[in-house]
Amino acid sequence: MRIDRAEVIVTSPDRNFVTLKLTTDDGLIGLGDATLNGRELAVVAYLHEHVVPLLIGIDAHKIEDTWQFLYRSAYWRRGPVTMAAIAAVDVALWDIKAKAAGMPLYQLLGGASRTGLLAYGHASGKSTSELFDSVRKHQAEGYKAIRIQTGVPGLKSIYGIASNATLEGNEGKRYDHEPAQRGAFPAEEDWDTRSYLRHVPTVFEAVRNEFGPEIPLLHDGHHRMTPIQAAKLGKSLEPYDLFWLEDCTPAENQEALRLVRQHTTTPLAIGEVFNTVWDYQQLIREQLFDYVRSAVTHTGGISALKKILEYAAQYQVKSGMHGPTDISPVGMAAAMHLGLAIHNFGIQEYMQHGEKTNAVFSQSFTWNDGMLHPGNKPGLGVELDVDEAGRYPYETAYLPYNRLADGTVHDW
Ligand code: GCO
Ligand code: MG
Repeated sequence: MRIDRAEVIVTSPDRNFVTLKLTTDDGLIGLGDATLNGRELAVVAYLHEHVVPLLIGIDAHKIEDTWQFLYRSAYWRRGPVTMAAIAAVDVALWDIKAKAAGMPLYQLLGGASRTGLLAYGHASGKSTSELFDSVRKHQAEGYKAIRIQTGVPGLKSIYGIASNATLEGNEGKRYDHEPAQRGAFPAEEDWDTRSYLRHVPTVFEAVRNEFGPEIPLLHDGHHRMTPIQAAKLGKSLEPYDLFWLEDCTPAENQEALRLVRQHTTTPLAIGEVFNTVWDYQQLIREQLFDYVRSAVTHTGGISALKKILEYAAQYQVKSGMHGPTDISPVGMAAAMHLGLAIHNFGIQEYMQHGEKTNAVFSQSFTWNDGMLHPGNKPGLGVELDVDEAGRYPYETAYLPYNRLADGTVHDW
């Protein structure tokens, strides 16, 4: 079974997605997600110019060998563009192998270790009452675990809160700030860490008083704090029993979490911007965190993320795979198959894709009572309608960025 055709499909139904479609000589199709939010075309070029020509004629069954060949023959290692491109090939080959076997992909990864995947959604609001409405809306949709992001008094727009996020204004429309905003330049947001640190614990106190002690609550710091500020936040949130505090410090400095860890028992999650096991080496070995945030899409695919998670398992670190809408339905399906199979599954982030996206990608997963399941179709269980995809050409879009009151650029 050889690869006969390799196509890179760019589509922008509700947002930009990059998909690799591999076709074998016996007609099996494999899909892989290569979407790198805000830098999509860099991965398209990497695939088009340097990977697609190497794939034609290879044995589609050789997943590990192809991974090693693409990683090592490039000489230049790691990095989000390279690893997203390799991920797309890896996932497409797993899709093909599982279709050839006539099995849902999770069966080839060891079989199901659980009946479904606990998923969390994103509740947010500029004010506490808007936030409560958003939590209730998520509960009504079945979510059993909820991320809490809130506006901060004095700040106009910040991560996790759409600038037009009033429920009234968006009636019926899911909050979706995750699309990088379409436009030729990144939108500017403002930031003040002291105001944030004062405000967030009051919000969690209000949420616990309103919704009780049971519901797992999460929060994303989105890389904005210094280690000592993060330690302070973790400590001040301890009474509210968070499931996790995510990306409390900029992720590239693994050592920063040592200091945070010394001061707080609030569980920590990090790694959505990481792309190899090396980004986790110290974190895992020293048990400096609790949840691996990497997506299959950005970490070299199922083969590579499975290895990271198996390493993490030896240290009681669990999965918490990234699942915003910038992970395509193909990437989400890959995450669900992997999450179902591994032993150390923790939780799966799940923001729901829009209708246009679901029309481009038909999917077999189920969402029942707060739990995801990838479904039982052979392969990933996702099909791409190329004609439908063609209706939505790529649109330039950027993630926002941050400035402090004095104009200094800050981490976003
Ligand atoms: C999350 C992430 C996203 C990222 C986005 C960037 O926890 O879901 O932080 O919100 O900002 O995926 O592309
Ligand atoms: Mg995050």
